Amino acid sequence: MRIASIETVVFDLPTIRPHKLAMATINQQSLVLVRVRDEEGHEGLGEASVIPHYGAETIEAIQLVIDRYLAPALIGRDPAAFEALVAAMDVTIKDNGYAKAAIEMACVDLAARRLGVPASALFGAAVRDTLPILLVLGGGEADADCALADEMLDKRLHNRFLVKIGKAEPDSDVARAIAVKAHVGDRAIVHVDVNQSWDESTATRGIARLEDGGIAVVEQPLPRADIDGMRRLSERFAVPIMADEAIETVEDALAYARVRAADAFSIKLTKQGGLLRTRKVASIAEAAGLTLFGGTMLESGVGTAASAQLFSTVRALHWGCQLFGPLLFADTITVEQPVYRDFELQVPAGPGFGMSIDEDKLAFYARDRPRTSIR
Ligand code: MUC
Ligand code: MG
Repeated sequence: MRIASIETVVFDLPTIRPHKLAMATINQQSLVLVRVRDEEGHEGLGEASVIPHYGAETIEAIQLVIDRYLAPALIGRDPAAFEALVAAMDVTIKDNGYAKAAIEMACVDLAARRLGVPASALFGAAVRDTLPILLVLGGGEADADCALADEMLDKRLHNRFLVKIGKAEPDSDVARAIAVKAHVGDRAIVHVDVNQSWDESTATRGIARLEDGGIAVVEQPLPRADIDGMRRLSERFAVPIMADEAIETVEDALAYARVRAADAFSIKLTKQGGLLRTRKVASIAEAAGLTLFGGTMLESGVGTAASAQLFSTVRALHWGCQLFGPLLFADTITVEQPVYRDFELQVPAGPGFGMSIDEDKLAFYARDRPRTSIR
């Protein structure tokens, strides 16, 4: 079977509340949907989502790279030959992991659907049916974050939270995170994510207080290039230091694992450049004795289901996942919705990722007409 067409469409989903990160406040999220079809008309779905200023990617550039370069290189190839597809994309254009991931995702969905199995079956099969689900508190204000945490605990949706810090003055940011932890007490664990905003001396002072305040994990305190600083912080503190922006490629993961510049990695399908590469990064972490967190770029239903399928195969997923994108959006483009219950995300049963498109909703949120590459 061969790939007959690859279609891209950019869409923008509004959020139910402003989501404040160190680098941006998100009121709507931009995503690109990729639809790969084979010669018999079977379809697979992939998705890339971009958090502004998190990395170098933009949604427009991802769509252009797919339409202009990657799609023409893949049409006519076997959609189930994943490693060969990745190799063909790598010789066509360097890097551009989000674009490659979105296409590979759609090919995985297509291949698994044709076999009638969940996508996890192509990656060693699931070791769990549900994933502990963390909520990122992006209110930027302790009272609002505490109120939201209470609501989520009452609804049995989340008992893990992550406070986004790094934008305000470090002392007040640290105090806000500690206030949230003091408020939830033993009812929940609380991470922080600094999104690269501190230098080493600020981090050394801040992490000492966060550790005393009962914070469970400190994510990406230093700029991504500062591997030596991350190593010193990991050696110095008992609280686990997690690398996120720092580990994009499999080679980044190896460099970090080799000198133990982090205790944990946040893995994300697009950041890592696809499911195969995410699996490789996870294997490096597992071999090095590091723990893993199933990260998000705020995907909608398709990317969330794809991520859940892959994360369900990872044994060292000690920190659960943060696949809460669909809960932040005011609407959806999928017919099926991810199910959140009893503090866990249910891994969709498939086939493939188990998601299909609500065409009316997609047309409503699409920025433009779909662009289709055919043979
Ligand atoms: C990050 O740094 O982990 C994921 C969820 C969220 O709110 O921000 C991100 C990016
Ligand atoms: Mg992060």
